[in-house]
Formats: sequence, structure tokens, C-alpha cells
Amino acid sequence: MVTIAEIDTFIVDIPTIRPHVLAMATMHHQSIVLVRMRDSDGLEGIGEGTTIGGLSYGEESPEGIKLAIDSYIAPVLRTCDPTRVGAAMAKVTQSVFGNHIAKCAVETALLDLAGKRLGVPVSELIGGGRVRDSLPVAWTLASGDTARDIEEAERVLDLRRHNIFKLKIGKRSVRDDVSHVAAIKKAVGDRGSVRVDVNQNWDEAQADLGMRLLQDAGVDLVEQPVARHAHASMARLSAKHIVPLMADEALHGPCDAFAIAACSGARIFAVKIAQSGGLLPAHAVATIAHAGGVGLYGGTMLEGGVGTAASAHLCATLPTLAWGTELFGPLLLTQDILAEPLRYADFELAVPTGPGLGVALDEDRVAFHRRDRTAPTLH
Ligand code: MUC
Ligand code: MG
Repeated sequence: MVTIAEIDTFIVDIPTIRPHVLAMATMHHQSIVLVRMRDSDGLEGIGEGTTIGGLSYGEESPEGIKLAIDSYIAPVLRTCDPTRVGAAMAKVTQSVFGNHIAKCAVETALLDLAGKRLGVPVSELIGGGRVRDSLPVAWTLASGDTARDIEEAERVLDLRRHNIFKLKIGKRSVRDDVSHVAAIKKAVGDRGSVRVDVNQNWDEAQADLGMRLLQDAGVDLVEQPVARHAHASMARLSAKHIVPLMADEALHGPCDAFAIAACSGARIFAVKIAQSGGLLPAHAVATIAHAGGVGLYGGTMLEGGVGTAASAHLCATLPTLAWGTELFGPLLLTQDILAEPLRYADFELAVPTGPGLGVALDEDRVAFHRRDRTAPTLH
């Protein structure tokens, strides 16, 4: 039997190109957790598990993700046949509760290994296989300053890199946030779609007002306006407003997807591989959405190149993806940790075509940004 000979988990900290202002945190860097696995045949698989703003976004931190993998998941994986990804992940799930981001990182590495072994892209190993080779990709305007956001939108429109914009709101009063969004929508006009993400920061009454005003301002979608467990509020808001509500933090895998679809809590799902616990459960989330008439969007945890490539492979298998994706993570970072960066052009991200994830790490950059690197000696 093939076995896993080596598992290395480490954190790399990469500065962002500008402060990224979200309702719950302002990011100045991203902490990416990478997993590298070598099997007994010498093949290598890589995976990523990344969250946002330490512990401010969710229940897993970068340090906790590494600890869960090193102390609890790796010992189980050492007893598994890595060529049987579903069986290995089922065994991991028997002994590790929750920890979806950590599970996503190792599942990604196993899928990378499996794809390399079979000589096919990861997207051919999920669902019915790949149905698209490129994905529409949004950009998040979150500098914290309206004029700077408009300049940024103009620049990426000129570059033909993005014509979908997601604005992070929820920090200021509802009316101040709406004025900020309306100014950006006015500047962008029909050249782009403007959406907002409230990251759970409104109560239902604020969301009611916000959704009405945002709809009048020409906004196309409102993401997670209320708390993730407030399914009844989400259902009332979805029924009341024409602008669709998208679930994000509320979705931690297929069980949540089923519950939200069943109560009509959202008309769009942001499918995230990390939040779902991997590409395979994320595909199940998408299948439930499809069965329930819920639209699909490929979400991000602002991953670096490895996690973004993995998300792209998942999204490439979805027959319907009406709301596009936001797989722009590497573009928010000052350094790309991939040997060959992902390709963004004509408002789309090209899904890698090589075996496995189809990406490789830039080993020098990774070594430099590794949190546990030994300090360079001065001569
Ligand atoms: C989120 O809540 O969706 C996605 C884009 C971005 O800027 O933040 C993330 C997180
Ligand atoms: Mg969100």
C-alpha cells in the first residue's frame, strides 16, 4: 500500500498591497497555512488552509489550523492510503470534529497527490469533472476610503481584470455605508456589478433598511447581512427584498446548506472550500444549492495561490455559476508564493490545466516568509 511518508505544516505571513478593511478586522498581512505531503513513492502534494484576521472571522486561527493538522490529523493520515481521498477524509472526520479549514488543507494536498498520480487536474476528480476553463473574478474594494476605492475600480476596469466589485461594509452606520456604496456604484455605472458584504454586522432592522437603500442604489447582491445563525431573519429578508441575499458565514458545509435551502434563507450561496471542509463537501454544498434553486458564487478566504487554485478547480466543476467568483486572493498580496502566478485576464481567472492543482511553490519565497524560518545570519 502507498503511505504518507512526510507531512510538513507551516505558516507564511505575506503583507497585503494595502490595508484591507473589513467589518471585524483590518488586515495588513495574510497568514497562509500550507501543508506539504510526500507519499512513499516520492510524489508531493500541497494544500492550503487560510482564514481571515486571526480569530476575528471564524473559529479557526492560523496557529490552530497548524496545531489541528500536526497533532490530530497527521497521525490519522499516516494510517491511510493517500490514493483513496474519500476514505482517508472519512477516517479523519471520525476522529476530528469541525476544524473545516484544517481538513480542507489536507484534503487539497491529497487531491493534488491523486491528480499527479493519475496525470489529471484536480477538477477532473470532483463531481462530473471540469465544465469550464476560466472563471469570472470579482475584486474587493476595501481600502476604507471612497475616493481610493473608486480609483482602484477604475484601474482594474482599465486593466480588464475585474468588472465585478464587492464592497466591505458594516462598520459604519447603515446610511454612511450606503452613501459610500452609492458613490462607487455611480462612478462604475453599467461598466460593472457592485455587491456588498456586511460580514454579519447588522441586526434584522438595520438589514431591512440597508437592503432597501442598497437596492435603490443599484447594488446587485447583499452578502451575509445578519448573524450566521439567524436563519429566520435571513429567510424574512430574502422574502421581502428584490436584491438577493447571499449566505457566507452561515455555510459550513452540506448540513448548513440543506438547512438554509430548506428555510429559503438565501437566494445565493458563497461556496468556500475552506468553510465547507474541503472540495468534496463544497461540491455537496453546490449540489444542494442546485437542487434548491439557489444561485452559486465561488467565495474566498483570501487564500494565496494554492488555496485559490484549489477553489478554482472546484468552481470549474460547477455547471451553473451565475454569480461568478471572487478568487482574487493572490492579487491582494505583495508576494506571490507560486513559482508561476495564476493567470488573470479579460475579467477571468484561468483554471490551471496541469496534473493535480497544476501549481508549484516558489521555494525561495516560501522559505523567506515562513514564520518558523531561522533568522538569516549577518556576515
Ligand atoms: C468574506 O467574508 O467573504 C472575501 C473577499 C474579501 O475581501 O473578504 C473575504 C471574506
Ligand atoms: Mg463574506
